[in-house]
Amino acid sequence: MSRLVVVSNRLADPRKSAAGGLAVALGETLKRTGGLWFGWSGKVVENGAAGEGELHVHQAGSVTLAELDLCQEDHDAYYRGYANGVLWPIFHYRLDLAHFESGHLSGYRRVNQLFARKLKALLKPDDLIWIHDYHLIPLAAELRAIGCENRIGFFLHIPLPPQQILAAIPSHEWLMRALFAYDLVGFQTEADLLHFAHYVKAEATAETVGANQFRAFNSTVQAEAFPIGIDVDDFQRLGRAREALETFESTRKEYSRRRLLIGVDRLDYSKGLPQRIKAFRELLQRYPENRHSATLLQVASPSREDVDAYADIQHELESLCGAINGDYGDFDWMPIRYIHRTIARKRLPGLYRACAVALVTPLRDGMNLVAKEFVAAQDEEDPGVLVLSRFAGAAEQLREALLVNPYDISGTAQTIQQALQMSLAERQERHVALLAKVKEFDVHWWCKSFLQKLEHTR
Ligand code: ADQ
Repeated sequence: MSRLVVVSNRLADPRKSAAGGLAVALGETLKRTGGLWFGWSGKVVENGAAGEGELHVHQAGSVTLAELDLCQEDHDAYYRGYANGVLWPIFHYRLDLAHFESGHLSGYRRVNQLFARKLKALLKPDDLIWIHDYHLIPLAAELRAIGCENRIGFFLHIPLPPQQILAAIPSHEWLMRALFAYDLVGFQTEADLLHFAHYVKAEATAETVGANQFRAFNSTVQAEAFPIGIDVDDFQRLGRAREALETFESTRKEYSRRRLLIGVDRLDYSKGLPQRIKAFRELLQRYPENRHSATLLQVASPSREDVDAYADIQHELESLCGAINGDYGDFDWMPIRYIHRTIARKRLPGLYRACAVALVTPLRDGMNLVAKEFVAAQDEEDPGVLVLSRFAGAAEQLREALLVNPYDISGTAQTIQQALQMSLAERQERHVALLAKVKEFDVHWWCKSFLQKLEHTR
């Protein structure tokens, strides 16, 4: 196989397993091919010039890491302004939260041009390039513009909304046209793929020239769904290690008289946290047998705190949780434990295993790996129940979860009650089916199938 070049907004040292499943999966292929991982260093230079940035290249074993600094102006426009102020909300169907400023679009384009220029200097003719996510949609087009002829693939980690929503982006034609500079474009789900097909046919009069192969703007692009997975073996190994076992024991001991429900998320408006908390309140109200028993552990890791919409959701959550604990709590029972923190990865499997129910109820999510981690962490003899939003990409695969519409507070409360009351036999039956899928479509399957397709596309 040719050398693999991965490009993403942020990168991780693949030697560190704390970096997570994606870094481990990409890391394997990167190591095997003596590959290169290119991205933003995370450093913002106060007085740097727009469209410029220092590149730091260093070795991590056989893998080369190339990290680019950005100046304040570029970072504000590209990362905060366009990627997270326009693309993130709109791709999650939240037109109401998007802020359009033309300076942000030009900053986004400028940084993609900068990435292209710096990366081009490091490329070899037969490198296979894999670009990740919404920050870098136009990168292949910018690379092509300066003469790069390598095979280039793109994977979108977040959902692709329907045509009518995409078309609300002032520069949508330019953005979507940029996808035709790739050889292969990967989405999380079949639904996203359908949205793409519909958009390019309706807005760009694209022709279908093969299975999921579209021709427009004098280019042909192959599109496909590659649902991302987790590193099941690694996560289960983590579950057998000391930290996870200790977390399991201490959680079980502390809550020995309770039924635990768990939510683990980045604090983001796409994750449906207020709706989830309200559904839990309705559960306590409508099914009083859960009072003094059901306890929700909600862990929300801080994220993009400098963006207004994120500060708003944090306040809303704190006040909702406070009100429920005030209304329903007692001296010996707190209905909700809300923790605004990132939990160490080593402890996660133990925490998941100690819980009877997981609430994974985003309003919209590309995939949602927490759902898959929860399944992988369960005791097969006595598994917990997954309550999953039908609007998470994972719902396309995990049909044996209890699927809910997170906007329907009362329906969700009813489903949580069903989860809490499910018989052992039904829990086992659902878990066997879920685990089989999580194992079959793990992160290694994802990585391998994308790269194999990319190698054979063109
Ligand atoms: P995210 O929106 O970050 O990722 P998700 O897939 O749910 O979403 O989580 C990624 C990882 O973060 C998981 O491994 C999870 O354990 C961890 N995590 C989340 N909250 C945590 C917390 N409070 N403490 C510790 N760990 C936490 C984007 C898309 C998703 C898509 C992924 C991968 O938004 O839809 O599934 O990329 O493609």
